[in-house]
Amino acid sequence: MEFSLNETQAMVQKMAREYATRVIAPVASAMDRLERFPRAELKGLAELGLMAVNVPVELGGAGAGPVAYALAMQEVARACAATAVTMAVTNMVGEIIAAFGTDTQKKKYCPRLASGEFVAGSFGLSEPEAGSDPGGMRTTAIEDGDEWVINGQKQWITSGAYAGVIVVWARTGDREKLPGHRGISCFLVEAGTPGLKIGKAEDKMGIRGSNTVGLTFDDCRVPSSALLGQLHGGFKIAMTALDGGRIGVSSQAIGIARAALEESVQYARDRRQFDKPLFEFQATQHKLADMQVDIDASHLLAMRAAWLKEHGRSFSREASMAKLYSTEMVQRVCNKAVQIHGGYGYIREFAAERHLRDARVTTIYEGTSEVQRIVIARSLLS
Ligand code: COS
Repeated sequence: MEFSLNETQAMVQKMAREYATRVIAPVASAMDRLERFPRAELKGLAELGLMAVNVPVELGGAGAGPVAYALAMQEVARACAATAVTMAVTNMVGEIIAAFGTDTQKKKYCPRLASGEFVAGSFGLSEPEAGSDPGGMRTTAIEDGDEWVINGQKQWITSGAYAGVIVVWARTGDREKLPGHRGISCFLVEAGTPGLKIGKAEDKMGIRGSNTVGLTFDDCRVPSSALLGQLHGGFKIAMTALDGGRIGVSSQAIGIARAALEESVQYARDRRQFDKPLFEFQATQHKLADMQVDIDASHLLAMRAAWLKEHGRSFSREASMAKLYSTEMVQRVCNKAVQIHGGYGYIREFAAERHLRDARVTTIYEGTSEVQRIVIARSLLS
């Protein structure tokens, strides 16, 4: 069993840490307060190859693999969870197109996502009435000559207002004949396509630098060539992409938790009560030790899932396990971090409260904890 990183993985991790620490971390708090989208920071990440870590080199990506991607996500999330989620979804979109696109689609979109020419990509699956159950979606795409006409609504779309291209799922089959997950197809919709309306940005609890909008499709016409993958084969594309996305969110949670732990250790050293540093109290030490173990357990789960993906093995259950454990873990860790900081954990002067707010969404997006348990439990029966 090999626990060390290869040269590429170590290099990506180092590069991501250096950039995230030097450029992103210093502005993370202001980004949160001002709800500023990290446009410049994303450009910097693209220049380092981090917006398409697992996209093949011939398509403009870094071709560094899922383990390197997970490590890079951890580093960026340690600096700023909002930047990390934007990076994650763009990576996901590049990977979907690289995996399922035609040659023309790959050549058209992957290099632009990787280079930062498109500041972001978006994943348009969820709807107001279809979150955990995407098979219940109502958005339709009807064929009309050599075009598809899309009508419907999407919700919780990360980077929707900034994306150059949005992967959109819509029902292409008759609801009666092809119910649920059957009869769903996937389309690539470019920004500015007539009939695509971007809703107002959601006012979120955390990851406030990221952009989250609803999308309305009102007779939005895209060419036949916008179909991604097989007709009616969209649900499997979504599930495959989400498996990978769950490693990304797990890594995001680990990055946030690391920041919370490191800042707690520093605070426990600096803060004195009863004539000694907090660190010398066993109650503090126990909290810090539990945080460290929890983070490491999550990291091992995430690395295993990424390793399986890298080696072309089945990793759906392991990705769900990593996502479930890490995102529940980050709640515990961030809560402890606030507790260690005492009153200072409750004000904006310290980052502990931001980490707690940023962490909260991770048990919800890319499949709730409840959905992960469904995936894990079903795998026990198969
Ligand atoms: N990879 C590839 N295919 C998969 C898959 C996976 N991980 N999981 C399921 N499928 C396939 C199944 O094999 C099945 O195909 P067949 O009809 O050919 O047998 C099909 O997809 C439907 O699978 P299933 O019956 O399990 O689908 P369900 O509707 O019961 O949904 C869950 C299963 C709940 C796991 C799924 O809907 C899900 O992940 N929901 C959460 C969605 C989500 O994460 N949304 C957040 C979006 S980002 S904010």
